[in-house]
Parts: sequence; structure tokens; C-alpha cells
Amino acid sequence: MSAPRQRGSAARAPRRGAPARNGTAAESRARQRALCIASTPVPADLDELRELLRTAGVAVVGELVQHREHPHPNSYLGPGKLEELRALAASLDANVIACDDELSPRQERTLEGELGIAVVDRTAIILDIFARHAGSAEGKLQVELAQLEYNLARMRGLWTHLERLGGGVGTRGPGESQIETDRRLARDRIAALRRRLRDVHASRQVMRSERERSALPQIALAGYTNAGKSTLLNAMTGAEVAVADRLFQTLDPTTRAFEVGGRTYLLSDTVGFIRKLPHQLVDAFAATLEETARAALILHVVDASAPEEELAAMTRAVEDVLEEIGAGETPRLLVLNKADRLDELERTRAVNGHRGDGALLVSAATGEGLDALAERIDEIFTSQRSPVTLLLPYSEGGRLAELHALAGELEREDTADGVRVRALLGPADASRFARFATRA
Ligand SMILES: Nc1nc2c(ncn2[C@@H]2O[C@H](COP(=O)(O)OP(=O)(O)OP(=O)(O)O)[C@@H](O)[C@H]2O)c(=O)[nH]1
Ligand SMILES: [Mg+2]
Repeated sequence: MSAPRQRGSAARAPRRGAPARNGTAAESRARQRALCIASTPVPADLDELRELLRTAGVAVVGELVQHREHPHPNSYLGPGKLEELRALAASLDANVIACDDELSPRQERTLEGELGIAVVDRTAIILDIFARHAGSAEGKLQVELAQLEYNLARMRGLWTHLERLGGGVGTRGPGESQIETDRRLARDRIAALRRRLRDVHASRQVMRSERERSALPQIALAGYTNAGKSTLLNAMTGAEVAVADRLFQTLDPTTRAFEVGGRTYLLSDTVGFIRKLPHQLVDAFAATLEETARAALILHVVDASAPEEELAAMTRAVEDVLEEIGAGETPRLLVLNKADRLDELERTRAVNGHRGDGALLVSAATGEGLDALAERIDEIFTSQRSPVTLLLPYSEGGRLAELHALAGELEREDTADGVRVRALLGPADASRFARFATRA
């Protein structure tokens, strides 16, 4: 390895506070200029990598694809293609190579050694975006954990990273090599991060059990990044989660309530998914993703305006992650969003293509189809409800409000012993209220 390199710095935007002196030309010179590479047996589509780089603030100057069954084990591209890459990088004046796959440490080292310029892989770029977008304390801890785990496998730039944390000079044990020290520091920090995340998680659990006591049905939004999940949450609940046309805008979960037919439901928005989502992130965001895994219903939001093949690949990627986080069996409702971007023919196609799934076509932006969506959700839960008759003593007045939120309209009658109520309740709520059950 040559001089210590700073991990992830290649996917960093032009430094703020250092404005270009000579306008845009100087600014574009100052930017990182990436050349995208991929090795694939099928026709390559590097649009998503370009989008990731755009989100990370990196300019793309070109791409080079090698068609081969498997990437070269040592250098990702074969020797001939590597020569071609060297020439192309020079002619385009690229200063970073961005690879569409996660590189093995060896591939990354070889490429950098051969080309003499920085190489970043898809995982590092995604981690970098997460690091920029992390807002909450928990989000920041989760991202740092994922980055450290990624770095640990590579032992790059760890020194720089840990120096900031005060683990630098003087911590080296006698006779230990630098790399062992780095590893030890990284492991210590990883253990500390995991501990802190466990604490944050514990306090979140307290909040959650509050919510579960209220027993309102929990629904989670899930979907590919940029599908419009946050826009949909805002449109349905009046929340004000930030929305942007960039990848991984949302990292922190938000839960808000909405009402249909007088009944209240909770809707949660969380981090979006992507193809080849770094496993370090799935790991680190386990607590956040638990919101999704615990929901009674998942609204799988897709961007129906994406080309058909891409849409299928994105849908599969989301299903895979849901499976991985233990939500494989949770009931789903497919929501085809961005209907406003479709013409008549495309609308018919979208609906017909998913007729079997009972998918709904909506536009979170214009509000089209959102009433129908809310009603469908209500139907799904109502189909599991059955009528119960309860006698609530007057001392249990608070329960009436709770029943109201759960069941909407109540048939009630004041009697000498309390309020007699007839309501439709799901099985879990019915058993919670079982001690008040009375004959109809
Ligand atoms: N035309 C149109 N654009 C939409 C619609 N819904 C969302 N968008 C746009 O799509 C982009 C992404 O929306 P978000 O709501 O941030 O998407 P998200 O799924 O939360 O994305 P992440 O948080 O990054 O995972 C934004 O530019 C939205 O304005 C829609 O129904 N129609
Ligand atoms: Mg979002």
C-alpha cells in the first residue's frame, strides 16, 4: 500500500467554504471526476451508479463496461480492459474510479496500484451518502458502525478515522504492528458503538411499548429509495418528513397516525432499499428496520413510472431485503406510486400487470387514489374484525376513547352498570377487552 489514504473521501463533494475562485470552470475542476466501471455478463445499466454519485456530489465523466461471466478475482477487470481503463481515465482526466459492485480488498488494492488513482466501490459510495444524510444520533451511530465494519475488512484510512476519536498516538501497545493496533482500535470502537446502539434501542423499545399498549394497527412503508414513501406518509398523515429527488433522503423512522371511517392507524416511514444494499448497513440499521419487521401490514411502494424491467428488479430487491430482515411473511399491499407520470396506456398496463396482487395506483404528489388506498387498508383490517359486546363500568371511561380509535363508530347505550358497547374488533383487541365482554 502507498501513503495512507482517506477512506470514502473519494465520494465527497467539493469542500464547502472553499468557493471556486474563477466561477464554474474552476468549480468543475475542483470536483471529483468519476469514471464508472462494471463487469457483468448481461447488458450493463450504470444509471443507478451515476445517480448514487450525483447524490454523493461527484461528477461522472464516463463509463467502461466489461462483459464477462465473473469479475476478475484480482483486478475486477481483465488485463486488456485494465489497459483500456488506464487510457480512458487519462483522456477524460478522471480522478476517481467508481465500481458498480463491492470490490474485494484485493481487487481494490490491485486497481489502485495499477491505475494510480483512487478507487471507490458501490458500498463505499452508499455508505458515504448515508453518512451525509444521517441526522439523528442513532442514525449517525448506525452509519459509523457500518463504515467501520466495511473499513475493518480493508484496514484503510482507519488511522485517520480513529485519530479524530482520540485513539491515535500513544495507544499502541509494545511490539504491536500498526495494523494490529488499527484493528484493535476498530474493534473496540465497534464494540462501543454496538453498546450505545443497544441503549438507544432500549429507550426506543419503551416508546414502542407505549404505542403497542395503545394497540393501534401498525403499517409500515417499504420500498426502493426514491419511490415516494415519505411523500406518501406526508400526504396520508399530514406529516412533514423531508422529501427530495435524491437517494436515501430518509434514514430515521417516523410514525404518524391517520384515520379512516373513524378508525385510527399508525403509518411508519423508514430507510429505503437499493439493489446490492450493503450488508453492513442492514446489520447496523437492524433496530430501525425492526419497525418494518413488526408491522401488521407493509405497504410496498414502487415508482410505477420506472421502466418495466427496472421496476421488476427494484421490486425484487425490496422483497429480498424484507425477507432478510424477517418480514418475509408480513402481509403486503403493493402501491404503484407516481401515477401522475403515466399516460392512459401505461396506467392500464400497470394495473393489469399487478391485478393478481390487488395493487393500487396512486399519486402521493397529486393525492390521486389515496382515499381508495386508505379504504383498502381499512378493509384489510376490518375483514379480521368481528362484533363484540362489552359492558364498560363508568370507572373505565378512558377505555371508551381507546375503543373509539380502534373501532370507529360505536353503538353505545348507558345502563345502570356502565356503558354497553357494540363494536367491531380484531382478535388481539377482542382478547384485550375480553374481561368486559357481555351478552349481546
Ligand atoms: N411525479 C411524482 N413525483 C413524486 C410522487 N411521489 C414522490 N415523488 C417525488 O419523488 C422523489 C422522491 O420522493 P420521496 O418521498 O423523498 O421518496 P422516498 O421513497 O421517501 O425516498 P428515500 O427516503 O430516499 O428512500 C421526490 O422528488 C418526490 O417529490 C408522485 O406521486 N408523483
Ligand atoms: Mg424518504
